[in-house]
Amino acid sequence: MNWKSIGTTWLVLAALAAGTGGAGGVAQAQAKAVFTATPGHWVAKGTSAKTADLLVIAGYKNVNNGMSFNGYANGQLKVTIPLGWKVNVKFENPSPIPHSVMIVPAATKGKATGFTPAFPHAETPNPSRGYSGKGAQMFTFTASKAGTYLIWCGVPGHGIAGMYDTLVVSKSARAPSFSA
Ligand SMILES: [Cu+2]
Repeated sequence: MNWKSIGTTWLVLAALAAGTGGAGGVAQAQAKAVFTATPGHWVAKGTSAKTADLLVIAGYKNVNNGMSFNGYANGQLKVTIPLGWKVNVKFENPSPIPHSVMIVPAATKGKATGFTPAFPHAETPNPSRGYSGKGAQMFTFTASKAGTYLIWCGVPGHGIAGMYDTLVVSKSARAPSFSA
């Protein structure tokens, strides 16, 4: 190993330790290590500045026959994120029916298929197919434009059946919050 490669390794380790890593993979690893949102406390300040942790659980307490997130359907749960904050989303689906999460424009309401995320990377992998079972899926996006959006299941037919919550990106909010 020459000095140059030692230096590079040190920079990567320093970025991991300081929480300043720019790569999505680094951010996701950190969010898994210390995730501040918990069931019933769905969104919270993250461990880095201007970062929110948002937990989304499909079919929680089987509300709306499982077509729900965090125990709410039809947009009744409202999550507020300050404009410009980074959001780490952790998605769990312990039910046997595949589900997914996308952050989509409010105009998506009423559509059965053809969903596009409102922000880059604001979706779980392969959202039209979804996943079920153990573990969690994570993604991170930046709430870069104020407005009202939906936390939407991308499996065709689920959103239109009520499987969505509301997400507001707010210019005036100073901290993440939720209400129902
Ligand atoms: Cu679903």
